Amino acid sequence: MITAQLVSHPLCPYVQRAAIVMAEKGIAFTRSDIDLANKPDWFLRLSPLGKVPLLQIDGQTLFESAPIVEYLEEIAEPKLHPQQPLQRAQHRAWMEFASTLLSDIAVLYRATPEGFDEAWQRVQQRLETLEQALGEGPFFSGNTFHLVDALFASVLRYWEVFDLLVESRLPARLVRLHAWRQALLQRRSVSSAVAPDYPLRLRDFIEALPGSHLGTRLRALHTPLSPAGAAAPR
Ligand SMILES: N[C@@H](CCC(=O)N[C@@H](CS)C(=O)NCC(=O)O)C(=O)O
Repeated sequence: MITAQLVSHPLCPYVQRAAIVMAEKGIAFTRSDIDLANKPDWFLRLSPLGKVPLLQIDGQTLFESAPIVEYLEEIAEPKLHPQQPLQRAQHRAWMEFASTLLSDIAVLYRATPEGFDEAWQRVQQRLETLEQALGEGPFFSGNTFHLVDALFASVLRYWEVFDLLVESRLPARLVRLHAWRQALLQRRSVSSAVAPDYPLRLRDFIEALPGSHLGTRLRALHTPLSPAGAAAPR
């Protein structure tokens, strides 16, 4: 029986990749969150890039989410990559697209009012491209949940907060993307990859970003944060 330890942060989309894949494969794991603003020495010793996730397994430490999920894919059933090599390569290419979109999303939520439109255009273009790549659903390649679905689940989860604002809403015309997002978020492995307070935490995180247009707009939607930084109930 494999047991793994995931070194994590509650909001990190790359951590979610590993958590989703382990849940899909029935790999038992424990999870420990670290404060990325104040990284512990033991973490810095183990993480060459100073980033989460780390996966501690079999007395070894792995870093970087892509090799981590590929490793999990090799050691445990059910297989989440397509069997056919060409389709597998195509899925890997879209997994790379998911990482690029995550970087664009980070630019978006940090964008100042002056930079927001350009950042949103970029994200929208990526979403349009993704819409064109989707088939009939419910998942990326039909009825089977693949590794590529696990990676986009943590991308599309951002709209739990972005959808609160008209300027960052998932465009209604992207109907396949909407249906895919629903199917992903309903999946048990996906819902269990974050704590129930994930949307609140994400919202608090964005609201606290200095100069962020989305942060300012989100703050204007509700009562201010408590002095301790905890979100007021809403
Ligand atoms: N390429 C990395 C990205 C991981 C990443 O950016 N993690 C963020 C949190 S979501 C992090 O640890 N940031 C801390 C830092 O950069 O100092 C992966 O796929 O694992």
